Amino acid sequence: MSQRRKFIKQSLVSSALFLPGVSAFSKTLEKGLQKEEKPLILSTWNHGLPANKAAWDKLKETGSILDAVEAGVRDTELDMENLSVGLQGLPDREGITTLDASIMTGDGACGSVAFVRQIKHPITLARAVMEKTPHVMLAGEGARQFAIAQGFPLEKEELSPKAKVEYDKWKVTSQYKPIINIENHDTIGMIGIDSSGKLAGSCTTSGLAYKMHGRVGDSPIIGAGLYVDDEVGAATATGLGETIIRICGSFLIVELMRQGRTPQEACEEAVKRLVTKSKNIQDIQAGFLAINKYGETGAYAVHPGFNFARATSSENILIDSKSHF
Ligand code: SD4
Repeated sequence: MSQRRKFIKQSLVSSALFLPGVSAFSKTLEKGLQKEEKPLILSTWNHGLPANKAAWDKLKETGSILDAVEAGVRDTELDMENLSVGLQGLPDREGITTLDASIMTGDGACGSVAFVRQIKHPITLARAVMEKTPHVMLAGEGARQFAIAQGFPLEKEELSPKAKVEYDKWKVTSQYKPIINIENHDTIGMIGIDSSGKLAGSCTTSGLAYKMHGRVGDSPIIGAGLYVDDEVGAATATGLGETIIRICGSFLIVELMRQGRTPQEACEEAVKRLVTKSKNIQDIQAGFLAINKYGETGAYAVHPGFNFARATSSENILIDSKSHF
């Protein structure tokens, strides 16, 4: 009997008996694909290696997976080589760098900030929204006012030397043509699980280079750039935010896992959905990472070029993602 048929049959038997706690999701274990690994941290692109290390150190220090995913991406927010995360990221068309970030834990707590200026660590601001306000998301001037009230320093509003050079080059033609990927220094999305099975995730970006002023991508939108549920797993996204938002990418992956897909199958299905719903797919890159509550992982992208860092107690390595094309 094929694994798939066996799985369906077992699911039917389970539901017929109304076994408590046995769901289609828990039956994925019987597909023989699980490689349990906890704690575990995944993050997008090659800057994920140092970010995972920072996260791992924090996990060891405080034992909190939430602290870990915050600390991990804070590392990238300070990386002067990175042109897609933090205040050194490439600006919008007006020459202004605006940041988006979100953070979430598996019990449903979440916070995010969008279209924020002058804040060095938007991920920490997103965490403050989660922990200190009755809201999930603050944007623009209101987010900045909240940051000031919380004692966040406001940074000088000027482009980093590298971003300025790139922006000046771009201004010669001023053509809006997002080039997302390939250079491997994109947005950072990080998801992690601790040894007890608690999950958390974070995502932070300066968004698309030369976007319209006011544009917000998927990264601060809970369910698009990030989604976490301790009952199932976690997912995060990178790439063209518009196309990820359209399919509620990260939420979709978590819900597919809830219905019995492995993290890998769920990522592949989400990319398939995205491919069928997007025009000009040849020009669009997007990639997803997922972990389920057993510590099994998945990754998939539209095009080759997406990679991710995977940290366990024994290693922290960069892996090339498979892709649809
Ligand atoms: C966004 N998803 O703002 C982000 C961008 C990204 O360039 O991943 N990188 O659409």
